[in-house]
Amino acid sequence: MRKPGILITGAGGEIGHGLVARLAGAGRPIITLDVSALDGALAPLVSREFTGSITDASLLDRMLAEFEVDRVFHLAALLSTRSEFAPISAHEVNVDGTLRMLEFAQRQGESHGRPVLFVYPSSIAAYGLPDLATKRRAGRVTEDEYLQPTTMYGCNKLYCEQLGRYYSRHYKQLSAGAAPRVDFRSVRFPGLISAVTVPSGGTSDYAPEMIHAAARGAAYECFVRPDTTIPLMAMPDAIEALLRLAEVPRPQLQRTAYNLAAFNPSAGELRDLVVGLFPQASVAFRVDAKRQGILDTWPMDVDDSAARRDWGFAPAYGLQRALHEYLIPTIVPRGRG
Ligand code: AKB
Repeated sequence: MRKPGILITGAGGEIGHGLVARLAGAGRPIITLDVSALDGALAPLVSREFTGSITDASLLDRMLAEFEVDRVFHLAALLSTRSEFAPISAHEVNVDGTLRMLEFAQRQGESHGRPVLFVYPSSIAAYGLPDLATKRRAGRVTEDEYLQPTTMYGCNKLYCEQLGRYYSRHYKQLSAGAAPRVDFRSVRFPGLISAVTVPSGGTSDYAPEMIHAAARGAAYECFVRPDTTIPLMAMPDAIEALLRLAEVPRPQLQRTAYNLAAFNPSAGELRDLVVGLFPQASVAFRVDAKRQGILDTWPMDVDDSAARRDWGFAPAYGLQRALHEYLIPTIVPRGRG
């Protein structure tokens, strides 16, 4: 008899931390797959931890033989900045790895006869606005506009949304007896800000880095211009969105990938807020022209009305609440050790 479970890939990452903590104790065994061992706080929360790569076919075969999985949260990815330094590795992890996980889900579904829910975080990196004037003019971008990403990571995310749609609807459409067994659902996350982890390898990292540095009383050099504006979101809302999307009856979902929005201060506004809260903090702007160039192609804001309409998405945290009720009360005591 195989053991039942929910699989979380990339469980040791920023979203994984929040998701494992949130799902632990909810009654369903959690299985994780990450290239690194889980940290001491997370490991006791999961039933079984696999350390390895999502591209390792024999590891996935072992997992298939041992576990009956009916839900996959596929979080493992190389983020946008890191991916630009290693585009081939990025493609291997972000695309080949996702393809293997979709195939894993399909085979799981075939083995137990039920569709396997596959929840996938895509990103605002899927967008690519051609220049700053267009970005400012475009305002809240809908899911079908400006889909010309300029980063490897953005290309990977956009393509994997399509792969997910293929596995959900058209898998082996010419083979007799083959049927899709994957129920793929995806959100395009804004830049995420967690109180418990600091991201690495992303291009939206300036926002969480600035907040964490200020709360620790450390000086921060922000790598973007003060006018830089992209959508941002507090981690609890991101976790809530993944869980809510997973619960929606399939017929309600009219899209494969949904925008999510919460708040979108400019980097300068964020600096003024954190320096107001932590007067000992100092934030200087020292622009990295290349990373800035990537951020200038991401939208200032996104239109999330489809997610609100189809599955009742509604973020609990605006910027003020995120700072005062989530980020500062969590970061400050941790910083004091
Ligand atoms: C990144 O900056 O790469 C990510 C993202 C916006 O998907 N945080």
